[in-house]
Amino acid sequence: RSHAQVTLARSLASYPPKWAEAAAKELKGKTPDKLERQTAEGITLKPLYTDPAKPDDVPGEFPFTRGPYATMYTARPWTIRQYAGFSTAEESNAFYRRNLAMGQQGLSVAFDLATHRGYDSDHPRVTGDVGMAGVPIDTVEDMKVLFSGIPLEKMSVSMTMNGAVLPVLAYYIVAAEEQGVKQEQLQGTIQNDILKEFMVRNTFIYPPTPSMRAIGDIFGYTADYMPKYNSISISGYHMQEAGADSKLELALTIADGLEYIKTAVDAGLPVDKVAPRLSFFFCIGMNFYMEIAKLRAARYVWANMVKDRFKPKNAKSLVLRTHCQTSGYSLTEQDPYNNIIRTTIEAMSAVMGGTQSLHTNSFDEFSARLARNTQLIIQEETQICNVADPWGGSYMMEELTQELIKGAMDIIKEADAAGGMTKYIESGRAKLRIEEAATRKQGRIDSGKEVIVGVNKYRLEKENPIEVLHVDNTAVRISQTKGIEAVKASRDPKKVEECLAKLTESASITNESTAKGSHPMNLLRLSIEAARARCTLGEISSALEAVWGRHHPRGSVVHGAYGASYDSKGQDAEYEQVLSEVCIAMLTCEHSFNSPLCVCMQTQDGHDRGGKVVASGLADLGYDVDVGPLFQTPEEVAQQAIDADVHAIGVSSLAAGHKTLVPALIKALKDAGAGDIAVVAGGVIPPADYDFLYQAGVKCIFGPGTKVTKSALDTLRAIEKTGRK
Ligand code: 3CP
Repeated sequence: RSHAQVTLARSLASYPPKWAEAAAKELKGKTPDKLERQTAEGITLKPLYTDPAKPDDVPGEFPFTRGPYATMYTARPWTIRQYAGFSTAEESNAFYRRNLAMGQQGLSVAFDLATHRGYDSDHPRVTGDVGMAGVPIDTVEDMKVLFSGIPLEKMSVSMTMNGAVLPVLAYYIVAAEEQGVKQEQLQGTIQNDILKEFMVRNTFIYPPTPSMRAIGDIFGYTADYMPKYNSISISGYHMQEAGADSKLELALTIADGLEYIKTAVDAGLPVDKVAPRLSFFFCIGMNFYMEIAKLRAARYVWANMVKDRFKPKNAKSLVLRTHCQTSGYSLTEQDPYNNIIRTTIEAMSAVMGGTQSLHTNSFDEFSARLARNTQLIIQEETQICNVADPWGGSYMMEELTQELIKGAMDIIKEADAAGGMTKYIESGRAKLRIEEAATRKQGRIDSGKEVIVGVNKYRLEKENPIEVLHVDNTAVRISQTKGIEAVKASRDPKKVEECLAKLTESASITNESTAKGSHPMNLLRLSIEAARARCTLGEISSALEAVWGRHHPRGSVVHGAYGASYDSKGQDAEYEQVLSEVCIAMLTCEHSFNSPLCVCMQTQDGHDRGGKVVASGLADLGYDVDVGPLFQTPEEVAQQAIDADVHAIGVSSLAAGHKTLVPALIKALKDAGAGDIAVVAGGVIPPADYDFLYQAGVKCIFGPGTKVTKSALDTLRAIEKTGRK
């Protein structure tokens, strides 16, 4: 026998044969014993540890509980992929290039809220949103600038885009084409997960049914022409950020994934064409063991359910590959350096759970370096990468994994019974489950049952101010508007009109599937043509909106979940006191029962967890609360508040638009003769901006970590001072 055969045989003998063979394949012929490492103590660290009684319980084999690849990080670590994008395409491009030079391995683009919601930067609805929380992209020219000097045939790029997914993906393809890169060479991921938008993230444009049709067309096109591209990132991340616990996040994400395969199959696409390129995205919070178990359970549930329901022939259709991001929700404004420690612990959890790609959070440029280095240190200093699924076989971890599998299956059954995820979401039940969990969690934190160091325990006497990046939103909008004008002046208007008319025509097709990439009316195919003709993002979105319309959800509050957390002795007193003060005030003729407090979310920001949780808490504390619709302009909010005859408006701001939008709201109220409605603000507002807002007329500001009981009392005092009857 040849030397190679002898070493392979030796390797096969010391590891389960199935695994050793799969590992050798991944290692392109190298034998797995090459992955063994000698430690400083003279101990051999093996790439895999197994139970001899369970030779099939190995990574890279069905049901993939122990990992999607046989060798896992022992052969290739996860991708360090930091999510970023801000102000302009030029500045974001420079930032990406700096980070790639410093060890980042993949890109992940954050778009601004105007782009997410399908508006050009010069649209009057998005005055406060342009360049905030991400980069604005109005035309393919912006996309070309974003990736200038970055070779798209080599770089894997993830784009967090769901609402305006058609123009954004089309611009990416055309930007690459004009860089000389063919679409079949493109690698990366588009988020494209609209179902979770309706439950939590809210950056949708169209109603669920046409949105799902667009996804089918993207699946078909990418399967035909972009074999290395992941056509979706099915995301639980935002569910946990919105308050879901790990079991709920796991279950609803898998149920979404099953719904996407069903959509593809119903649209005539073979399961094995689509499923291998589906990818996932989970949030990793502070519940260390549970989060590891969640990733293990997710792979098991996915593999089994896809196998049972869709009977694929290609084993790759069963594999769940995932990106993870450490939790933003777990981070605190108070004592913020603690966030670096939290992020490190969460990153360890993601890695031990076997993620394929990871983002670690940070709060400024300096800590962005620390966040990236957190991952590099885990990869290169700790020896953590040298063993695949190190928790496999732990009594505790295996039991937690089984518990999560069982719990998630129960929730998936509930969604099935409702007729699948689209129907479950349309019924409002999925969103409500998450909102209930979020409100319960807030109650547990406010009542001290759940400890957050530096917030509800060990709080600092005095916080040091932190510098935050300030984006000159007006300057960005002016420069984007000039860009749009230049593109419009140089293009062929007839061609533009034709492309847009085709999109509108395709949007109205209901009697046949256009999902196949070769179908002349495939929506991504038509969007690519529109991108080449220099149609703007707003124009492409409007061409579809003309038929599909815009989706307008209605807000509601959860009753009882917040109050239920206040049952422990000693904490009841505070809750009862606030409740009775609010109720007495409501009962006096000065503040009648019919005068609600309006909680509203302005701008195109869809992160409504905070606003909803506070609204639900206030409702339990005796307030009559009216939750306004999302995405309102300041003038619309003022009008709704006046129509509902409110005493106070609570504005939630997370996307840094507060300096533009809150003063505009106060002005609109004054102009309409309702200057005595108290405006209070909450969300993420840097303390350095507090004075600016107080001077603009804001009565109270409730930063992160404020107990709802405190917001309730302070708002009551503010209402009393206005003297509004
Ligand atoms: C990997 N490979 C291996 C091994 N590991 N080969 C041999 N042995 C191994 N051990 C191969 C793979 O087969 C693959 O090649 C290649 O290496 C890359 O590996 P990968 O696992 O596919 O990793 P990556 O390219 O990084 O892709 C990871 C996934 C992708 C699949 C998860 O979808 C992804 O990058 N997602 C990121 C999503 C994201 O960044 N989202 C940001 C959301 P082949 O491809 O040839 O098989 S930010 C949202 C923030 C909140 C908000 O919404 O506002």
